[in-house]
Amino acid sequence: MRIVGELINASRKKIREEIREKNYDAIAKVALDQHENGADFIDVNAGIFVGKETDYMKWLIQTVQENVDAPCCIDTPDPAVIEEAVKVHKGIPMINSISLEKGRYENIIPVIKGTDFKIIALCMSDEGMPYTKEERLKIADRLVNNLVKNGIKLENIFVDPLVQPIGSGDHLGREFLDSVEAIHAKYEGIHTICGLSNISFGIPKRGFANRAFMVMAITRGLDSAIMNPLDNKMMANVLAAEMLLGKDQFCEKYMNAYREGKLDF
Ligand code: THG
Repeated sequence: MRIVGELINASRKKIREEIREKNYDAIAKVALDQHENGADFIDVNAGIFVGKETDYMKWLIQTVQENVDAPCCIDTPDPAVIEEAVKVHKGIPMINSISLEKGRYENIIPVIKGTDFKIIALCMSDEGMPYTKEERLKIADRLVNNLVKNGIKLENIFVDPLVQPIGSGDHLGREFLDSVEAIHAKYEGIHTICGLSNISFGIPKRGFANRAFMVMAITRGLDSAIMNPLDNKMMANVLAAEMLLGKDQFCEKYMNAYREGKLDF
C-alpha cells in the first residue's frame, strides 16, 4: 500500500492555525511523524486560504521537504496553484487532482503534459457526483485516455473513484468497491487511491467502519490511500490484509512492524 499522509490539511482546525502563522516547527513535526509511521507521500492542502493559497502551498512544500525525504501530494483543485507549487517541489510530486470539471481539466494538462508526475484522476465531472460503478468508469475512461494521450504513463495514474458516505445510500460502499476492481481489470498497471474515511462521515465510531472498508478495498485491489498514518489500528489492519493476500513476501513487513512495537496497543 502506498500511503499518502493526510494530516497537513487546512480544513483541520489546529493545522489551519499553524499554517496561518507559518509555524515551521509544528508543520515539520507533522510531516516527520507521518513519514516515520509509513507515509510515502505527504499531502499538503491550503485550500481554505482564498487568495493566499499559492503562497501557503509553496511554504508548506518547502517546509515539508526541508525536513522529510519524501515527495508531496499537492492537494488543490486550482491549476494556477499547482503550476506554482511544482516549481518549488523537489523530485517527482503527486498532483491531487485532475477531474473532468470545467476549468480544471484543460488548465492542468499543460502543467503536467509529458512529465513523470504522479497524477490522481478524480472521478468527478460537472454532471454531479457519480453514484454507480458505471458513472465512475465513464469518467475514469475519459480521464485515463486523455492523460495517456498527453504522455502520462499508466503506472503514474492513480484513479480515485471517490468514496461517498454510506449514510447517503446503502449501496455506495459496494459501488466504490466494484469500481476499484473494474478499474484494475480494465487498465493493467494503473493505481487506485481514495480518501477512505469519507465512507463513515456522519456515523458514530468511525474507526470501525473505516478499518473494515479498508480491508474490503484492499481485497478488491486498492493499492494506495490518503489516510492518517498515525492511526495505528488502521495501519495494523493494512499490514494484516496485505500479508493475508500474499502482498507481503515472507510476512516481512508485518513481522518488522511487530518487532518495532507498532502492533502493541
Ligand atoms: N480524494 C482525494 N483527495 C482528498 C480526499 C479524497 N483530499 C482531502 C480528503 N479527501 C482526504 N484528506 C483528509 C484530511 C483530513 C481529514 C480527513 C480527510 C480529517 N478529518 C477529521 C476526522 O475524520 O476526524 C475531521 C476534520 C477535523 O479534524 O476537523 O482529519 O477523497 N483525491
